Amino acid sequence: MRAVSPEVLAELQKNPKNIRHICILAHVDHGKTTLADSLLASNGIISQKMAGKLRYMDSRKDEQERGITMKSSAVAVHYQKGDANYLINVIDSPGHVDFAGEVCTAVRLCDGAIILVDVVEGICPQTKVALQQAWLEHIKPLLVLNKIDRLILEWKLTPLDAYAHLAMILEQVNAIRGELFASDVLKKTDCAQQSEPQKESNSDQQVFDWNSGLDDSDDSTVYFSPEQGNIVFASALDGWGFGISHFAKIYASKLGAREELLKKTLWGDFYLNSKTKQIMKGAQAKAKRPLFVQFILENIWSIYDAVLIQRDKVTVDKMVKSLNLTISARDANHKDPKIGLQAIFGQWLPLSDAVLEMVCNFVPSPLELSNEKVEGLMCSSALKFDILAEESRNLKQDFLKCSPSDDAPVIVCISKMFPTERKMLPEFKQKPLTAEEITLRREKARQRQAEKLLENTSEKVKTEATSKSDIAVESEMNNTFIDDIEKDTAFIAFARVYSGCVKKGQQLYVLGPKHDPAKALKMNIPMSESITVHDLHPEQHITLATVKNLYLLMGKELIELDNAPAGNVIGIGGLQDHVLKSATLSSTIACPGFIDLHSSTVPIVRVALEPAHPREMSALVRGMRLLNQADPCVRVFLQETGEHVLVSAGEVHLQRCVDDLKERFAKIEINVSAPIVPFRETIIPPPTMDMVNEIIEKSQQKKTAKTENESDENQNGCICLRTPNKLCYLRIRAEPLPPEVTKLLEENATLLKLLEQTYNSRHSGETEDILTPESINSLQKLKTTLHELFKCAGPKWADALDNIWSFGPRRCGPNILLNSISTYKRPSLWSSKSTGFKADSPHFNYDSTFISGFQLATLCGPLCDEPMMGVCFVVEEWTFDRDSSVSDVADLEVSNPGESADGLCPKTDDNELVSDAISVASSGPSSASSTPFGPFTGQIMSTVKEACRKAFQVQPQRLMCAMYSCNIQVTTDMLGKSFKFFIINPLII
Ligand SMILES: Nc1nc2c(ncn2[C@@H]2O[C@H](COP(=O)(O)OP(=O)(O)OP(=O)(O)O)[C@@H](O)[C@H]2O)c(=O)[nH]1
Ligand SMILES: [Mg+2]
Repeated sequence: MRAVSPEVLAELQKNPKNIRHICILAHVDHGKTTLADSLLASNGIISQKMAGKLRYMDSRKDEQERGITMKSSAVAVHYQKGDANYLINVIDSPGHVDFAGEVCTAVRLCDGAIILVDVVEGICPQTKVALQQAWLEHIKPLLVLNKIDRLILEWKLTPLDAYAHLAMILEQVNAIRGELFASDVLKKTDCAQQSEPQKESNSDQQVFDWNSGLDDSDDSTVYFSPEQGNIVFASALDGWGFGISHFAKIYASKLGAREELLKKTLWGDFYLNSKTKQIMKGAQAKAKRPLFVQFILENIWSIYDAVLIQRDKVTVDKMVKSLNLTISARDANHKDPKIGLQAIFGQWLPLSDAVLEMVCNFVPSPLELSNEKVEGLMCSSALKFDILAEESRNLKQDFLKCSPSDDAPVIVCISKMFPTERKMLPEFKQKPLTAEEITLRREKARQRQAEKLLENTSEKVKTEATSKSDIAVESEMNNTFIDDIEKDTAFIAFARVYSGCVKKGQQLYVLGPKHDPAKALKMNIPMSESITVHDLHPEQHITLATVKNLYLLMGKELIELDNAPAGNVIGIGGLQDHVLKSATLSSTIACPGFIDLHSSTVPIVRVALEPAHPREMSALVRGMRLLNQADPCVRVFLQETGEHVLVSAGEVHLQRCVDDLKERFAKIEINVSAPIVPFRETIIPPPTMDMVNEIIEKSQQKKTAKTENESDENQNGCICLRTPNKLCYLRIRAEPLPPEVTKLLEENATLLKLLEQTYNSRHSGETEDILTPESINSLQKLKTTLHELFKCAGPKWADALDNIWSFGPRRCGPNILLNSISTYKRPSLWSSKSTGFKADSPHFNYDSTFISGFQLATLCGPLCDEPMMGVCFVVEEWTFDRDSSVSDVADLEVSNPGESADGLCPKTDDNELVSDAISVASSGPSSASSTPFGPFTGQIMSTVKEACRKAFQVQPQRLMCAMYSCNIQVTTDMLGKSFKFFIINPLII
C-alpha cells in the first residue's frame, strides 16, 4: 500500500522551496540502488522487508540478472521534516563505467549528489569521476559511507580500528575534493596574474610574489565533515544510517552537555574524562576511546554481536528495551536473525531519515540556483557569458526566479529520451472502477438480461448470433489495436522545468544541442509542427512540438500530470519525432541550447550488425534508429561499405544494446561481428637504413618514395595539381609531425576547437573576445608548449607555429595544415588581432573552402578510409590564373565568404562534415551553370583533398592500431601471483 498518494506529490510540485533534486553516484556495486530501495520503503512504495532485496530501480530484466544498474531513473519521494513537507526527486544512476553517459544525464538535472563509498573497497576510479562530475556541474555533494556492516562481519574490526579506517577514507575523499578546489583556484589565480599588467621591477628592489591564492580562498564548504552534517554513516543493506547530529541530540540530553559542543566533538580526537565529566582533546595520545567509538560504534557493534553473532535473545531484549523500541514477536523470533537486526535498526537509526534530512538541509532548492550553475548551463565554461545575445542573457533572471507563472518563459532541459512500452503508460492502463461505476455497470447488465428474457426464442437465437459475431469482430479489432500498441515503444523525455509552467497541449520550440540563439534570432525561420528532427538541414536546429503528456516519474511507473510548474523533474510524452537525444524546450528561440554534458567516456567498441535474415534489413535499420535515440552513449551509422555499425562504450554496454535491438527495437535475430579495431593512417620519415643495415643514399631515397603517382605532378615529394577548369594551381607536401607535437594536439582537442572558434568569430566581424580569462590562459600555455616542441624538433619547424592554417580532421585533430605560400600572408591563428586579412583577395575568398578540402582528406586517409594522425600538409604554392579572370569568377561565386557553411562552428560528426563540404561546394550557383566542372569552390575543395591524399601517398605510409592500456592494482599479498600471470602471458605486457 502506497503511503503517499500521487495527488499529494502533485500538490508538492507547486512549492519549489521544498523541492530537492538529487542523484546517487558511486563506483559500481557500492550500493546506490540498495540505498534507493530504503528511501522508497520509507514512502511505502516497496515494503521495508523487501528493501535491499528488490532493487526496485533496476526495472530491466538484465539489470536484475546481472545485478548492475544500466540506466538512470528517477523516483519522487515525500519527506516530512518538522512541519514542512518536502518532495525529493531521487535519481539512481549506474556505476559501471560503460554507462557513464547515463550518469551525465542524471547529474544534469540535479542540484545535489549523494556520493556513496563502500568502506571496504574504498575510493575507486568511478568515485573520483563522480566527485569530479559533481564539481564540474556545480552541484552540492553529500557523502554516504556505506557497507559499515562489512567492517563488523567480514573484516571483524574492533570499533576503534573501524573508526581509524573510516577516518582514513574520509581523508582520501577530502583529498580529492581539495585537489579539485586547489586546481580551480590555481587556474583562476594564474590567469589573474597573467592578465595583470607586468609590475615594473627596478633592479634594487625586486619583489617576488608566490601567493597561489589558496590561502585567501574560502574552502569552508569544500570538504566533508561529520561536524557539518554532510556525511551519513550507513549500511544500506541493513537499512541503517546516521549523521553526527542524531547522536549529538541523544547524548546532549543524556549527558547534560550542549548539543553544539557534541556536534563538534563526536567525531575527532576527543574523549570523555569520566571523572571531571569533561570532553578533552588528545584521545589518541592518551590511548583513550574517541567519543565516536565510545558513544556510537560500540553500541552498533554490540547489537550486531548480540543479534547475529551470539544470538543472545536476553541481551537483545534488554537492548531493545533500553532503546525504547517495539519489535514484533514475528521479527524478533524469525529464524533469519538479519530480519530481527533490520527491524531493530530500521526503528533506531532509519537510513531514509538520515539521508533525506541531510538532503533537505544541504541541497539547494530550485529557487536557490547559483549564478555559476545557471551560466554553466546556458554557456560553455570556456566562453564568456556576455557573448550571448541580449535576449538570451535576460533569460538568466528567469532561471534564477524559477517562476511557475504563465508570464514567465518556459524553459525545459531534456537530458535524455527513455523508452517505455506504450502499454505501460498511464493513459493505456485500465483504471480501477469507482464504486458508482461498478453499480452502474451492474445495473445495465441486469437490464440487458431482463430484455433478453422477454424476447421470443427465435429472435433470441438471431440476436444472440449477431451480437456474438459483433463481439467477435470487435474483440478482433481490439486485439490488433492492442497488438499494434504493444509493438510500439513510446519515448518519454527525461526533463527538468527551469522556468514557466508546462501544460498538456502546449506548443513549444524544441531547440537542438547546437542551436545558436544569436543566429536563429537574425533569421526568420518558418515553423510548422509537421517538420520533425529528421527533416532538418544540418544547419537547422529548431522544430515546433506539442506537449502531449506530462508524467510524474516513479521509477518504471509513470503517473499522469496536467501541468508541471518550474522546479520539477518530469517526463514529457509526444516529443519522439522532435528530440533525438537531448534538447531544450522553450517558448522562446532566444533560449540557448543547454551545453553538452561533461562525459568522461567516448564510445569506442565498434561492431557491424546484420539481420540473420536479409529480408529483415529494414527492421534492423529502424531498430538502430530507435536504439540511437534511447541511449545517450551509443552511436550508429551506415559505413560506405554498406555495413551498419554500432559504436558502444564497452562490452557490457554492447551486450545491452544488442539485447535491446533483438528484444525491443528491431525484434529480429541479429548477427554481430567481432569488434572492429579503429586504425589511424600516418606517414613516417623515409628510412635511412635498408634491410641489410646499409645507409640509403639521398638520391635513392627519393627514388623509393616515388609511387605509381610518379609523374610531373610529383616534384620531390610535392604534389602539384590544378583544378579541373585549370584556373587554380596548388603545390602541397606532406611531412610527418614530430611525435611530441602529435601527442600534444591529441590531448588538447577541446582547446584547438576553441582556438578555431575564436579565430573565426574575430575574422567574421563578430565579438572579438569570446573566451573567459581561464580559456585564454590555457590557450596561451598550449601555444608556448607547442612553440617549445617545434623548436626542439629542428630548424625546419622554426616558423611552423605562426603559419598553422588549420587542424584536422574536425578542425581539432592531430594533423596540421601549414601555410608556406609566399603570396598569401594569413594572420596567425594565435594572434589576438584581426588585422592583416586582405578581404578582396581570392585567397581570402576561398580560404574556408581550402580548409574544408584538408578536413576531408584528414578524415578519410587513402589507405583504408580511416582518419589520419600526425601528418603535416605544407602548402607551398596556391595561385589563381589572373589571365583567365579568376577574380571575376571569385567575386561572382562567393557572395558571403565569412558565412560559408563550415567557417564558423567546429564540427563533431563525420556526416556533418561531409554535408558541410557539400554545402560549400554547392554555394557557387553562378559557376555551376557557367562551367562544365561544377562550382569553383567544389573544384578547389576536391583538388585540395586530392593533393593532400597524393602527397600522403608519396611518403612511407603506416597504419596505426589502437593499444589498450590499463593499470592493474593488487594488494601486496597478491603481488607474487599477478607477477606469475604476467610472466606466463608476456604478450599482455
Ligand atoms: N554488506 C552490505 N552489502 C551491501 C550494502 N549495500 C549494498 N550491498 C550489496 O552490494 C551489492 C550491490 O548493490 P547495488 O545497490 O546493486 O549497488 P549499485 O551501486 O546500485 O551497483 P550499480 O548500479 O551496478 O553500480 C548488492 O549485492 C547489495 O546487496 C551494505 O550496506 N552492506
Ligand atoms: Mg544500481
